Amino acid sequence: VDARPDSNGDPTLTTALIDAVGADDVLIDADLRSGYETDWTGRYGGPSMAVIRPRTTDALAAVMRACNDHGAVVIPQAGNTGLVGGSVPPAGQESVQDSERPTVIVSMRSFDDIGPVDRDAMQVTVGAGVTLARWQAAARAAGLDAPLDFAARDSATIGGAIATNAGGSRVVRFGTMRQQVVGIEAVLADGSVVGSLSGLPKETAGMHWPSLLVGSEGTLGIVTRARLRLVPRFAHTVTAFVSLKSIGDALDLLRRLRTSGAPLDAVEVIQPEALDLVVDHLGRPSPAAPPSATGTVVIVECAANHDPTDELVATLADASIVDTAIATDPRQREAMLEFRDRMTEAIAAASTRLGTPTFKLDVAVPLSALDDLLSEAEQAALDDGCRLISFGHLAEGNIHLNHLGALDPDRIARRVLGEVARLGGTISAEHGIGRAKAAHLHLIRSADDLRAQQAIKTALDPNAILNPGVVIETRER
Ligand code: FAD
Ligand code: LAC
Ligand code: ZN
Repeated sequence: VDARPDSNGDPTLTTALIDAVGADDVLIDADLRSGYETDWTGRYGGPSMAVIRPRTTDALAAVMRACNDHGAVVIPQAGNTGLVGGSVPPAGQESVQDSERPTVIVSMRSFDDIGPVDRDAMQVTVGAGVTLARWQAAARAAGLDAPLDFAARDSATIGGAIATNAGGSRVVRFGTMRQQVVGIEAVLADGSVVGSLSGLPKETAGMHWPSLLVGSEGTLGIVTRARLRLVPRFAHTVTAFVSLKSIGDALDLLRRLRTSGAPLDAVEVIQPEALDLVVDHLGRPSPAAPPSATGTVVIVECAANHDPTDELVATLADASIVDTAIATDPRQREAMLEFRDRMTEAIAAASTRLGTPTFKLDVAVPLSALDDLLSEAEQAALDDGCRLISFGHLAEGNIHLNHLGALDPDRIARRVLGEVARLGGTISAEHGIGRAKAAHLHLIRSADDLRAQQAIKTALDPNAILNPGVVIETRER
């Protein structure tokens, strides 16, 4: 990462940015910028001219006008926990044209206000920089809950979750972030402010900004605030850690759980190699007998206002299972969930030991194709000579494939993503396309589709200032 203070410098732009947000919130010093210029995985990152920290929508609009006038590239960033390189500038050589333009990172962390919880509507309006954990805490203080949860909850923000259409463990019950956004406010590339925070459950009045902006990964506008759905806070949650003989048995269990009507809150999957890694990382034995090399682990959560333990146990009793551990006490549950929650942390620690960032792919396939996908990924890892750590969200057929110490990541990506497309799956289930997979988007989107997406992008951002090269590859201008 090139962190020279003068890289891409532009004095008139700097003055305009200082006018917009004040000198304290224009970080030019290399030491102050550096934490924003590399992503969570350490795989992606590049130099910026400055990090800008707007605190109000008006200030952000002024920043966007200044950048648009100067043709400066804007990288929206918040928690910087994204895993596909969309929250940081590209590395210098990857984007010669863009490195000729000044690049600023716009940090949205200061948009951290939380409005009052509307219990009747079961909604709350929050700033884009509010973390998932603070959204959850605000909901819980009002006797409700947030419908989304995942391990990066203390850093990942609402704006980031909207931009990536984040998922996590509760999608089986409540859907992805797309289903939670009932209103949005955003600033476009030219400084226009669009959207509505009224949160009306029914409205058909022209373009629906949440539909357009959720999943747009900072390429169409910067989200400032959102009106979000809340869900009931359940009195009882039970967690089961289930060891099984095969993916086939795991899918049979999933089918039984779904048809039983049990109040499912999560159905997660951990492959044996991944379980070994996290067991070593935590320094604690697996809660249930570990599966064989061809087996798998499924973690099931049920939550309700009555105790759902008996329902869950009855369903498990009918399934073909090697071993099960059940936790109902919050402390025991938390300890059990750590085997799933701390997987990405365990992988990061292993990457540090190896001295090379892990190559991550987040994919989903129809459940009937899960076995084929896992076999292909395993074969690709074998051929490369690297270690495959796979886990994910079983109910959505969403697997995170982590290639530890991969020698030829591009080859693995071409092979695995090609197979995913052939199996009728998606090359990104919840992390986004980012810079990591822009070159592969054509596998699942037709040329017509990509042209139409580019046309929408150009209409809203004619100077291509917002995250160029993210989602859609940067072309010659
Ligand atoms: P950033 O990383 O800052 O940005 C992500 C993308 O959003 C970038 O393209 C950025 O330009 C854009 N962006 C950020 N803020 C805005 C804004 N206000 N307006 C417009 N664009 C914006 N993801 C899941 O979906 N499910 C998981 O289970 C999950 N688990 C994770 C566990 C760990 C340990 C880690 C490190 C990550 C995990 N992630 C998961 C990925 C990540 O946390 C999510 O993608 C999250 O939504 C990113 O939020 P963020 O605030 O960190 O965004
Ligand atoms: C998870 C992240 C990596 O599911 O998406 O843990
Ligand atoms: Zn995930």
